[in-house]
Amino acid sequence: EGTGTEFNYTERDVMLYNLGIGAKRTDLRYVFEGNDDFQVIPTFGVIPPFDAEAPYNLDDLVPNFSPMMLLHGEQYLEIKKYPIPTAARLISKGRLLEVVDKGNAAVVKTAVTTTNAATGEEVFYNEMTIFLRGCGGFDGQTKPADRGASTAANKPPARAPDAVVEEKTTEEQAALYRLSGDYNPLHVDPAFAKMGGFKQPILHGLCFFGIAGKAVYGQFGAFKNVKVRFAGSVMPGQTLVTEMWKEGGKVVFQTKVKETGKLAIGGAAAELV
Ligand code: HDC
Repeated sequence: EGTGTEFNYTERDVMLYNLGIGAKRTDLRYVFEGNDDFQVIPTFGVIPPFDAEAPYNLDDLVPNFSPMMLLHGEQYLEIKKYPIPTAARLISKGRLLEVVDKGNAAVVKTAVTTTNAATGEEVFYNEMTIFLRGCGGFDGQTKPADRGASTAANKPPARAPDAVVEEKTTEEQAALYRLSGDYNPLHVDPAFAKMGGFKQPILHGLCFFGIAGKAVYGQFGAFKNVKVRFAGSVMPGQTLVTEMWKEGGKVVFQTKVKETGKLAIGGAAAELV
């Protein structure tokens, strides 16, 4: 473990992030720094650790690694403290949790702890899972470990959802979202996307994670953790429908692409504060 990676942000980064996950000009608390309730949408917690130096080299972990075949598989975020600062200097430190062999693919899970540089307090904890197509078959462990909330299956109950939020993404959603720090060409360059097996650039997993998280936050308020599995890809411009079920202190949710009916986020839940 090294000394960690610094992430400095200001109110401008907060507004850019909020807009990147679909905040509207009328959502003054998200888009206007002069609003009394100005804040960052809590899924922002995935941004500071994003650039944290990986404690490994993917080429050393799995066979045939290619950045074009990398997809975001799952994300787990804990928000350690509210209110989330709207400007701060944070330090993130990552460690490798596990490498799983899915036969055709490899799954690599990394944990990142983010602390406030000024106070030393922990602000966010993330576990990010990447799905590496074509990188399996190395005789590794075949099942991921049980890590409680971060790996829970979160099967939606059979009854109708307690809340449904529909949101159309824009054609520019990925081009805007990437300015918050994920510059992966998969989301903007058609040639790169094609080599990765997609007809056109696809939306960042963490962008539609943010859109779904914004829906949960808007309906049920602050959550202390949230976990999602990226079950299918989303094209910028498509409409996302997030269905939510309140189960005690937990909101189980899933997100579908309206135009295709396919699941984009499954196995998802947020535990309320
Ligand atoms: O589920 C498929 C899919 O396409 N999901 C959507 C992927 C996506 O769009 N992600 C977001 C966009 S990519 C992105 O944002 C990248 C970003 O820029 C950078 C990422 C972060 C960088 C961080 C640096 C550290 C797919 C392709 C993932 C899997 O589909 P299939 O191959 O059909 O798999 P399936 O037959 O359903 O299952 C095989 C085994 O794999 C497990 N699994 C499935 N989906 C998973 C997953 N594991 C983790 N995450 C997922 N999303 C299944 O459980 C199954 O395992 P088992 O056989 O043991 O049951």
